[in-house]
Amino acid sequence: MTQSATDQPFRCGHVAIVGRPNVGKSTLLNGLVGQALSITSSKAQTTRHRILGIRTQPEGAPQPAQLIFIDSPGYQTKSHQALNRVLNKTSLQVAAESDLVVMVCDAGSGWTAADQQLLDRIDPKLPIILALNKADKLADASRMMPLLQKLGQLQRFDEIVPISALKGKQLDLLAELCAARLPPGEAIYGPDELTDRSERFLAAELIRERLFRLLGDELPYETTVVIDQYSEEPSPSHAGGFRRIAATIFVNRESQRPIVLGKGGEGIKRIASEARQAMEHLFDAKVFLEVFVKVKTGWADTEQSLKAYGYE
Ligand SMILES: Nc1nc2c(ncn2[C@@H]2O[C@H](COP(=O)(O)OP(=O)(O)OP(=O)(O)O)[C@@H](O)[C@H]2O)c(=O)[nH]1
Ligand SMILES: [Mg+2]
Repeated sequence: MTQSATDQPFRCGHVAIVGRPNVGKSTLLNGLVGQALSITSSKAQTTRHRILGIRTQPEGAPQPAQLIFIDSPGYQTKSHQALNRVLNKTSLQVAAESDLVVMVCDAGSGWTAADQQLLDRIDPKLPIILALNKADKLADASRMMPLLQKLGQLQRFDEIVPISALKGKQLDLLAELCAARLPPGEAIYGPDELTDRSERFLAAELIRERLFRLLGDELPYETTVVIDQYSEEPSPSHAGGFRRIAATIFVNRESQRPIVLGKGGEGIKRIASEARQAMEHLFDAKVFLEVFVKVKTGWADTEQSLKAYGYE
């Protein structure tokens, strides 16, 4: 086993990031990895897939380690539709397959019944670090004291850390606390690898992110994205090459199509243009993107149909 200068053995393991919808899990994954791998928005249940993000702390670091974080869909207790059932299942599976759980909750809303329900469904043998996120929103940090006390009394958490995923506060500390709890072992991924997800998958996600950010309150939940064509070519102007991508946004009803297209096609133009820019940034490549909108009634109605659209 490789030893570091500080004589700490190299550690490696899987860290699940779980929590209620919208508490900042994906923002946290991105902050820990240093790249916007997992899409985020102010709407609940933006994340629909497990997203792996790798943070490698090399030999010579205080705790050399490879932390394999897995972002998960928000665990919710309100809706029982097929898609929500699938998302909850993914969330619990991610926790079950990990060495350690980071449970994220919102410092502003405190500990809720829904947080407790999720906690009750995590294997009692798994260590859990509670990340009390959005600490930046509290005008006065002392307001967190009663909450910290209450969480301590639950006697379930190995650590409780106030953080701000958005502002990058205390994320290094959180990573250190996680690394210390991982089993000794060699790295699974290369030192520069950030995710196991393909660019093709990430491209679909970046389009979905625009839908969550640009469309109204209800419509994003009625949409999904499929990549129809994806190819890579060398580019004389870009070291990272050129990607040609064609994608389809599926909506649930005919009446939703003109809303996504927007007046004179302005809506879809903006979605495609912003998604393309995000792809060029993430892939470090030139991207040509075409996006179509089609109607597929009932795509989210059954678990079987969801599978066909890439949901586990
Ligand atoms: N003020 C503040 N806002 C945050 C922080 N972390 C996340 N947010 C915001 O909270 C919203 C939800 O963030 P996400 O990272 O998408 O939350 P999530 O838990 O992944 O949500 P789901 O995937 O829907 O379950 C976004 O608008 C974020 O910008 C934080 O530390 N402080
Ligand atoms: Mg998310």
